[in-house]
Amino acid sequence: MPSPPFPPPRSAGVWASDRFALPYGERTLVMGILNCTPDSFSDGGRYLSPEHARARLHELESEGADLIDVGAESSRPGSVEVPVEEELRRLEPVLDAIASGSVGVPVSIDTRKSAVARAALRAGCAIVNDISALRHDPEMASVVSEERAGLVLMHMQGDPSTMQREPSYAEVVAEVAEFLDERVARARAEGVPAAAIVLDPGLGFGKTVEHNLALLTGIPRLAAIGLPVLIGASRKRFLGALTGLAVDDRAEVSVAAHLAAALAGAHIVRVHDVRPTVEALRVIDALHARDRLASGDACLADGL
Ligand code: HH2
Repeated sequence: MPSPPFPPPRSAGVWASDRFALPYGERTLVMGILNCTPDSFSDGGRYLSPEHARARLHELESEGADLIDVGAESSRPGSVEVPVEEELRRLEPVLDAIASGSVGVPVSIDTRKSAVARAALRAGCAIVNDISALRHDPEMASVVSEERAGLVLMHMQGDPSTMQREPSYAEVVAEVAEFLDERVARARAEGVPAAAIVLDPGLGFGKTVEHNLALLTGIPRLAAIGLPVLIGASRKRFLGALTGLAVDDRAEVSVAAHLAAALAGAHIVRVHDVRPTVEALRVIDALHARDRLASGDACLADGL
């Protein structure tokens, strides 16, 4: 009896809008994180000054990030909303650097607010990463559509201030898939093309440890929606719960979680620790490539 393919086949295509084009599927894309916040759970306070923020932007790029996600409002459990003016003030040095053309990879803006998204897109960002999946701000969909931006739609149960109180699902993978399916329909109805959209189950956003693990193993179900899947496990609390490691000691376990995600079919991983993730993913990408090699698409001769 033939054994089922391992790893399960991963879809390939191009995530694109008028602003950017990122081929996905053949290589796992790495999204580097830059938080210009005083209170992010892992890197809060480190990149608040303009010099540190700009240096980090270029460091992430030189470590091999395929794209960079910039945020100025923490969404850690228990966090409260930041006013638009404050979010824009924190972003200013980074947006100036982007506007000056000194960043060589696409940049996404991690925000729930349309005014912040619009300012960031006008400064040259390419993608909106909306953890509310267009639910927080009624203007967000039209900004993404009018500005021809890329879009990350993420699942969250509740909102950051309350989401970890008692997350509960009858069947977490099915419910998250259904939610993302509905959000894609909504985005498309507002004029965002399917090719511009990426889906994210939102690890840690209204999820227990078991929910997060179920979603990692459920990636093939999410990928079956037909759009690329992004996974963000980096240094998150569930990895601390599984290992007992403090937030600053979770780089290796984060790499492990992202390798598992890529093996299961995730196309993009959102990480703080770019270089080790990029290096480790080469092994996973080689496993995915074996199908293509076997069918003669490429040739990788190696004596070892
Ligand atoms: N996680 C965080 C923030 N934004 N966006 C997407 N699409 N997926 C995620 O998993 C995700 C996200 C939380 O991590 P971080 O940005 O490091 O922390 P904070 O929200 O405290 O700034």
